[in-house]
Amino acid sequence: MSLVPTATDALLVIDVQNDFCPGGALAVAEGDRVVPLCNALMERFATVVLTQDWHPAGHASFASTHGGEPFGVIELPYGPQVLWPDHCVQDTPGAAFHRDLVTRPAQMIVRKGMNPAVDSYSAFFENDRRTPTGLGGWLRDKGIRRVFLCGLATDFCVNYSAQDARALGLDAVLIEDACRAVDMPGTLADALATMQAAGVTLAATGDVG
Ligand code: VGL
Ligand code: ZN
Repeated sequence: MSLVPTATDALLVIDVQNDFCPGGALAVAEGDRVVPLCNALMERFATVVLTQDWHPAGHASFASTHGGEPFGVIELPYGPQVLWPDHCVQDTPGAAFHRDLVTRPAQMIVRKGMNPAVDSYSAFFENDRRTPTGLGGWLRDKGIRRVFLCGLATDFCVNYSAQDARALGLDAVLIEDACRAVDMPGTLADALATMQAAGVTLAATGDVG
């Protein structure tokens, strides 16, 4: 399969926000290293989408909301939910894109995780795996057949987005070196195995274009 972007390809840049970068509330190791790669990739695609984790204060995914410990897991009506430190609260500096991320090439910014009761890792569906963000329809209307994914975090929001893309019948290419993982015990290895089982292609920035 050629990895040269065409008119039916889109790049999804997932959650390159301050809170997921070093110094942020839910810092991913080396999260900021993806910024130059994401910037370079965006120039190669005619269709670019950014996602932005955008939670109300007191969100159901926050440990503080439940008096629990971050990185524990609880059962919510839609299934198990990892509890996170408060992060990406709407209109706070932590929720802003990394200052060096070039946002100009993006036609679409998808904000997600706004329902106080439901988390949303994926760019396509909330964590109930049912409620659409609208991105699937938007891409379909534009004739997009394949998505490339980069950003944060490999094992959560990138992983769920890639899986949902496949479930919607899109081809999906994970640009592995342009992602970084939270990497709780086993989560990165599990995510890579699950994505590969779902037919996601693993690639590197140098393979694209
Ligand atoms: C993410 C945990 C909580 C992500 C977002 O962007 O991967 N992870 N919210
Ligand atoms: Zn979040």
